[in-house]
Amino acid sequence: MSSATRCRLCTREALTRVTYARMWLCQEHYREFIASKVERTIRRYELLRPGERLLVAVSGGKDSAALLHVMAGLRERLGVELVAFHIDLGIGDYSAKSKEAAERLAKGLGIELIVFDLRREIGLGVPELFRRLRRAPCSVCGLVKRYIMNAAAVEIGATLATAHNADDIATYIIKNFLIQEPLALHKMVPKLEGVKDLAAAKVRPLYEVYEREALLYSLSNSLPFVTEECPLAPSRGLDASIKRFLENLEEEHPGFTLSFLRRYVRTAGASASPGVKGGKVAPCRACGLISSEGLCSFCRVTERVLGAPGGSRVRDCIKAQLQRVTR
Ligand code: Q46
Ligand code: ZN
Ligand code: ZN
Repeated sequence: MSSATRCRLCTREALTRVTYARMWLCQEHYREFIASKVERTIRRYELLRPGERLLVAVSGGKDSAALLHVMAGLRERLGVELVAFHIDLGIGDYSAKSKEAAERLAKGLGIELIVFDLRREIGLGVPELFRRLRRAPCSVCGLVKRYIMNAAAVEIGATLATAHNADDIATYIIKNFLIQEPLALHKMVPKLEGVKDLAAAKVRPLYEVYEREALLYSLSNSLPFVTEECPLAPSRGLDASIKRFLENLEEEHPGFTLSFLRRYVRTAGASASPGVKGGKVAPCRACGLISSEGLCSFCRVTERVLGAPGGSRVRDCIKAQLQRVTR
């Protein structure tokens, strides 16, 4: 007789123990557990409405693989249309593998994937951009990604879904509290409202899914994703220290991160307006997307390295690529 631990909900062998829910689950019930957690988040915080188009940002990593897979299973129930979107950041082998994983994932799920190739479209990848700007790689990369994803979602009138998991979000909240960035601190809610023609609404369906849960979900469903770290990721950042701190807390107090996030939402609300620094929102005078005044940050940094604001060029290229989706 086998001594394997059994699933709490059926007789199959358990895949994992969900510590904070005090139950062992088999692969199939684990998949259902994660999917129903995501669906509950979407319904509880009113992230999506039937008939909406959802642009899912797919990086090639485990979190966005899990997100796209879960959303593919929920799309009919929720009545949403899915389009996947990947940005090739031009970070050598890492980007090549990420793109390949994103393509295999979308193909396997039968979801249309749009790929934006940064180097092909503006002549520079993230490595050249951050060197020329003399800024930290992730700050430049984050700015570029946010701009391009927003531009794509605005173009097709979609809500943008990103795969930030519970650990990422709790880490940003704690970090922004520690460095006293009150504006950013209030934006780590499940939904950011859109502003017509300037900014797409943004949702975080994995708000209550732990990083390790997304990893196990992707592994147990054999989803393609890159396992190596981005070579430009900082080895000793504040984020990493906060994540370690949260992991320790979680070990001694299972479920701590989730109750922390729920308390945060009770105080901050389930959604926030997108506002840029200073609170004022106006169209960028070069590209027409969200800005506080004058040029948006993307047009400002690309003007420094390319000699002219790059937003309109990016928007034209996205428009050409997305024509087949909007038809
Ligand atoms: S891809 Fe870009 Fe990340 Fe690499 S440069 Fe930093 S932000 S670490 S998710
Ligand atoms: Zn089971
Ligand atoms: Zn602009």
